[in-house]
Amino acid sequence: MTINRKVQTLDEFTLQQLRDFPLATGELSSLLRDIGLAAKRIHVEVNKAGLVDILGDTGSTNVQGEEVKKLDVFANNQMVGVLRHGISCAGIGSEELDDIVVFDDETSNKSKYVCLFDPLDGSSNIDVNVSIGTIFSVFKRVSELGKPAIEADFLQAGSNQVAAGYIIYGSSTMLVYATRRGVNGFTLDQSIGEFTLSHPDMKCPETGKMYSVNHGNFFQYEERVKKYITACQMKDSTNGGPYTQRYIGSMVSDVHRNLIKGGIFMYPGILDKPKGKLRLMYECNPCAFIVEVAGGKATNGQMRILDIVPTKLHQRTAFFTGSLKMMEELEGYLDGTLG
Ligand code: AHM
Repeated sequence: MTINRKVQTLDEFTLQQLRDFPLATGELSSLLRDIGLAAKRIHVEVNKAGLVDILGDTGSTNVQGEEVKKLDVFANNQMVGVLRHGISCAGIGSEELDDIVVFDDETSNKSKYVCLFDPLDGSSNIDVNVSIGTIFSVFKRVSELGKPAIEADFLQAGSNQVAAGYIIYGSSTMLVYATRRGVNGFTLDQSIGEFTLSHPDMKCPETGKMYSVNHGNFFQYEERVKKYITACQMKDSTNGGPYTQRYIGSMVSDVHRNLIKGGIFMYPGILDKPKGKLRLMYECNPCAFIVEVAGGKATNGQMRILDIVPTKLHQRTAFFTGSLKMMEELEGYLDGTLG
């Protein structure tokens, strides 16, 4: 068998992008390569999770009041480590940490980017061998270069993201990242230890057959959301239902599947948590950016996720994202024109 296609690694790909844009400084490419390195280290630990004493709880809780698993801590440390020691990031915000970390050294202060991340999304799945992921978001600083980053660099609307991505530790490990120019997916080739371009120029199908939501919360959703979910189960759904229900419990995996096959993911508000569970800055903004660049949509039920101006680092939001036509159908149910 002859393989004609040249295999392009993540590094080669980002360098090629630099060649295409001679004015680019290479900082974003270098930051992505740093994240790729952290991803490979996390991949190794995730894959031996059953073999060593790394599973299970650390006994502490994170700022969200949730149990912190050991792999969460490992993944967080790797992300902070590569970005601190790299030359392209002035500071980070992490779902696992109460406050932003400003690197504040001569090189970092000159960097124009800050990074926000959820080091291990879907962590309740760690102990049961189900896909989990790392999600990240990159903003250009608004503060003066040469000085330490400040909180306002992080508290920007998602529409200001310059890049966003995720890594899925699943049946294979895959890194997907988006800039305004497109979404590209790289699969980790373990034989050479490199992410290689496997899904160039990813586009979210206009419609799909899958909806993802926690049905256990059904009776706590507002009426219009319930109507839409019920419509998903009906034959007369405008996109040719009934849809198939798939809910992994790792948002990044659900969003990834919907990006490839088409579908809609929902984490609506519930009675006692009207803003739902997911965090705007670490989970929703990056996924919304990726899905929009790929041609889909993302809202909180009232407005575009990327237009929300954050007031707090750890704020939560209701989240609906996916294929364009399915999102339009959802919006019809939410504004009362359907159902
Ligand atoms: P986690 O990072 O603590 O695991 O929480 C985020 C996850 C999402 O990945 C997933 O969509 C959601 O929580 C599932 O929550 P629930 O069990 O309430 O449906």
